[in-house]
Amino acid sequence: MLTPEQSAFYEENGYILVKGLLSPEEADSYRQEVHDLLARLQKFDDMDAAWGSAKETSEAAKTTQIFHCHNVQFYSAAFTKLLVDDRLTAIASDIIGSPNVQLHHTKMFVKPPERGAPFPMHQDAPYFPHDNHSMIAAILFFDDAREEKGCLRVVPGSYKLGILEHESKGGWHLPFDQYPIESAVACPAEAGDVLFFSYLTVHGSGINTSDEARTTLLVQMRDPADNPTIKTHESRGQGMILRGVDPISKPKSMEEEKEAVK
Ligand SMILES: O=C(O)CCC(=O)C(=O)O
Repeated sequence: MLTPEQSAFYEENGYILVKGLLSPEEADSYRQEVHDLLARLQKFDDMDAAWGSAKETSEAAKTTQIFHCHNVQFYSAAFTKLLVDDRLTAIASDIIGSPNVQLHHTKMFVKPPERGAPFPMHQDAPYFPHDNHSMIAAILFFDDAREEKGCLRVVPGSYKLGILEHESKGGWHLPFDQYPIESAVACPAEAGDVLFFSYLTVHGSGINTSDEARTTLLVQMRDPADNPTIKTHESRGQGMILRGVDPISKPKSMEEEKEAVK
């Protein structure tokens, strides 16, 4: 649960950094899981997921990369356990304002040393809009993310603006001149910290120029009673209940079950 001060901070700003949600030992072990998974997957693909628009943000960004995998719970049981960890879901439930928490998707990111790609400022909402805007992200930091490692940056209070108009080329992002990455508030984090924020909060991150990788897992969660406004961004594992129950679910036929795994 959040303390009353943390809840008030979230209410005002649309984000909260929770310190030490995982112990340094746990963070280190998840860091290893991420890097082991990346090594297994890189045998098949280069795993680079830098946005086309990220490369346009500066001259230095042109040669940057970020390694990524969606829905890591399909690759390692360690991540499956983490998704239902009470420490994570209790805070998610508190922020969402529902006893029930449903998974939308997960993404691991490794921003490699010296040339880890930035994320242009954006809201997540244009990617997967929902009727009641209950969707939140939790970014779990498995190693320290100082400013020079390309830590998260946010625009406090921006979640109160509703869905902003984004440019769609190279990933949904806000105009670079109106929302330069460097002008947003830096949220440096330590291994084991978790940053929770609304999918309406404007956020992004800078280049990792340090000599260490930045390793994170992003978990996107919603109230199961909040419906997608449009059918988009569906993926394996979406709909899994992480806490409580799905109060509106109906039985699925075998055909529908098969459709769901495609
Ligand atoms: O990991 C980061 O630096 C930001 C990730 C992000 O904003 C996203 O995936 O939408």
